[in-house]
Amino acid sequence: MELWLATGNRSKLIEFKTLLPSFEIHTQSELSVFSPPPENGKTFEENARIKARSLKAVKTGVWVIGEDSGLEVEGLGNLPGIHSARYAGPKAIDPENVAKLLKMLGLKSANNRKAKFQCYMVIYSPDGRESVINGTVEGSISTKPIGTDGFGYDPVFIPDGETKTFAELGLTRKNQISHRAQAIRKLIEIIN
Ligand code: ITT
Repeated sequence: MELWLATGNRSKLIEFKTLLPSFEIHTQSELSVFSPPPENGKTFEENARIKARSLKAVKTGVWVIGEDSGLEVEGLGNLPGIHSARYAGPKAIDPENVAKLLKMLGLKSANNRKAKFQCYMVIYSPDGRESVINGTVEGSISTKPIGTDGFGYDPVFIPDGETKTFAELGLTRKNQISHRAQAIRKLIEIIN
């Protein structure tokens, strides 16, 4: 079955493809006419809907999914949250975002390092019906980046019940417990 994913993030795409091996997954990057919309929602759900609707406008009669995700850190008032991709600035790359996170946490909440990853998906069925799902994984922020797998904040996120970061644990373990893996399991139920 054909699934269209409203993302330009290649690491997210790899996770979707690994977790949905029997689906034919496409993204907006294949459409020459497509330009990504501004993500100006106030919540993960609003941003996921903005992404899904913009792709649905040019791709009809197929499953379309918008996904918005991020890291909420308790001691930082749930920042970076919806700003996760651009926490250190509009063109920030992953290591810059991670460095800012560690710096802010050191300044504001060195002892409370609790955090959670959130993933929201807005899904449109081929006949245009909307569903909203989410997945969450709780954990804590390490004192320095460790590990080479994954993307974003994976080198500093230790899921509860583990002693290693997502970047050390690797994709197979991450895909059993992550926020995105949990949401994708709900997505499969909806499609079925
Ligand atoms: P698209 O909007 O094109 O999907 P994006 O990377 O901008 O790509 P988001 O707006 O949803 O995606 O921002 C998600 C950010 O949250 C991402 O760039 C990471 O910094 C962080 N993040 C989300 N899921 C993550 C994960 O599984 N591991 C590490 N960091 C993650």
